[in-house]
Amino acid sequence: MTVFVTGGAGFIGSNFIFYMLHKHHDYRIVCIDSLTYAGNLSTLSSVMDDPAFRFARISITDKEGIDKIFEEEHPDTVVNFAAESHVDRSIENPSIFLETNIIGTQILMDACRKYGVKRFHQVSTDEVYGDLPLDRPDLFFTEKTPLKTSSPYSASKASADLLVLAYHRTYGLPVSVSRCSNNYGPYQFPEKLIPLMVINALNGKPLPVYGSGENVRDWLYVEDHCKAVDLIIHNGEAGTVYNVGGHNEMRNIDIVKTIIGILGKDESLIKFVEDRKGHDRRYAIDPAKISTDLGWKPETAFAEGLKKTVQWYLDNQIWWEEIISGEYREYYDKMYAKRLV
Ligand code: NAD
Ligand code: TDX
Repeated sequence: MTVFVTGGAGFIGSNFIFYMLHKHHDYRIVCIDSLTYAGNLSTLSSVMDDPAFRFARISITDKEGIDKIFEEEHPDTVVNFAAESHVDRSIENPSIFLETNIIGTQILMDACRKYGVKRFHQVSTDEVYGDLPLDRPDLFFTEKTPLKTSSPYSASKASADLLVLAYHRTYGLPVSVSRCSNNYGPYQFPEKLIPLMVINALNGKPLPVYGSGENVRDWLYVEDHCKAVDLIIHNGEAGTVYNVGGHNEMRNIDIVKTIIGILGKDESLIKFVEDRKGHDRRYAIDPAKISTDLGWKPETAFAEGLKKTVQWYLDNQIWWEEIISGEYREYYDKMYAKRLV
């Protein structure tokens, strides 16, 4: 069995590759990644010499390159993690989000049709459902919740989802879609909330909390997401969407305070800054379908997962120092220059 993992040099894709190589000893895993600012080959260094693994630097928007690797490897399954994934960047520059997240998905699916791939799995997000009010804790996103996006990022992911389901209906491509809540864990790029706060706190820098910090996200340890995707590609029904989330809602401000507590730092580092445009208030997933149909349940409790994650950033300083000393520096200065005056 050969599995293509696109975006495997990023946060969730790399964790998925480690999970799959560990779990399925007889599988061949091919990582396709163009290594954008968010892709990091050093993340994959522990598996580079594994004979069951191959890395190919190709963009999912490069039709010839994609056709060539399908021709060479004849994958059984394709799992598409490759995407532009950061909401703030999509607000600054939407074009690349449409290019990668929509057109890239189409190019991959065309190759899947051409080469008779048995399962195309699209890794999507709970953000396609928009947001929920803060004062209605009884409301959750189910697979039937209408799509209603807020940012160019989420609009591009929702567009890709529609295209994936259209390829199933029109061409009979055996697809599946997972819509997961916010992930956290090792190898997350430090532009995202949790690693950004950990690293800033370690460096004694201000912790920029958008707006009042009351926005709520539903957090899932990355390995639990990987397990869900593995279950779906093996046992999930073709043409089906599965929501993935662990009923773990937290306000941003409470996450930041917990991180400060774990690191033994001072809350005076917190700085409330200008809010994100169109900032979604609350995400909350109802995972009933995947738990009933496929027996999935999250295994890592948030308190334990967050401690493990903070420890990982403490133990892997070289990994993130290399990132923040490079191009990301310019991004950080630009995005937070106005916010952190
Ligand atoms: P990430 O930004 O850490 O990694 C994205 C990876 O995709 C990088 O390695 C990058 O180099 C690669 N990539 C980007 N454009 C590419 C292209 N044109 N061709 C090939 N590779 C390309 O993202 P992540 O947080 O790991 O997210 C992975 C997927 O999961 C995304 O599709 C995202 O929408 C989805 N998702 C993320 C979360 C989350 O909390 N991070 C939650 C739900 C869903
Ligand atoms: O500096 C910050 N300060 C802050 O208050 C940053 C970077 C974020 N925030 C807030 C914004 C959000 O309410 O924290 C929350 C989480 O922000 P992000 O880490 O940027 O994640 P989010 O916007 O929720 O999107 C994430 O989850 C869904 C991923 O980046 C997406 O790829 C995924 O689809």
